[in-house]
Amino acid sequence: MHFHILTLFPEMVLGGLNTSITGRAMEKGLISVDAINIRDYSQDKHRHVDDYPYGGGAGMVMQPGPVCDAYEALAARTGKRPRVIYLTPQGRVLNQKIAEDLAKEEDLVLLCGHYEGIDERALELIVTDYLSIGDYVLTGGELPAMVLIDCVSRLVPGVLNNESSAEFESFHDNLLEYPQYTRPENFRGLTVPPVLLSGHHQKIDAWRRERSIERTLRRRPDLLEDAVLAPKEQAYLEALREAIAREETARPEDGPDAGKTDLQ
Ligand code: 4FN
Repeated sequence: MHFHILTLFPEMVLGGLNTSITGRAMEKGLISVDAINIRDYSQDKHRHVDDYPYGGGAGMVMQPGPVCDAYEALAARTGKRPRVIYLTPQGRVLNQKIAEDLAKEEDLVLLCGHYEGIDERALELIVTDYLSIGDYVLTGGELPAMVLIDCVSRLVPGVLNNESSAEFESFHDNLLEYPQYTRPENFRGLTVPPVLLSGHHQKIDAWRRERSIERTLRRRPDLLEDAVLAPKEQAYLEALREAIAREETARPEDGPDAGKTDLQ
């Protein structure tokens, strides 16, 4: 998989991706990342790439010429016209399913905005996908591009070792991870759940699966909409839902001691 990042800050993206799993994937030749400096395609003698917005208003807008020229030069150089993903808060929010779809491509172009964004005409001409990494204000699209590269690279065959790739094969059926413990067995009086020390692998798997379901229900119930559960697990989930509903309604203020405080 070849990632091509169109950015005004190439040094920012390249630094972060040389380390860890993406760094090793690059060494192994499984992925490549090149950063194309949009400023190199400025026609201006001062190398300007931004200008004031028509209609007025705060800030600057990235001009369409350098952005389109940077893409056209890449297309001419590679003989391909790969998908162009504009990282923008206006896009669909990235998730594992979208990442799986992107991982099928041979090349991906990631377009990073700065200032108030990019002239709409450049977007009309070259962008195929609008993606966001979440709802908060950022300074530019570079960090989102790095997030996307990290996430998609892991899905490229050979990037993960066999152990971890078998593990995510199912993407955990859209469930959160169960709690993890390592040595020591007793940390400041807090012990490890005994089942994990039992050596009984079937029981351990069952316990972990239940904790995953419980965690997802309590912390990210939205994920359960797409969760893959066996009929027994579905029943466990329903029982948990009812138990939690009882927890939430069983308040002292509803009982016979209504209105009394603990001090009375
Ligand atoms: N951000 C919001 C509303 C309006 C503007 C922004 C904002 C960087 C070029 C875009 C932000 C967040 C997730 C790219 C945010 C992302 C960006 C992203 C991003 C400079 C213009 C800008 C309602 C979301 C808070 C700045 C909401 N994923 N504008 O951040 O590029 O990819």
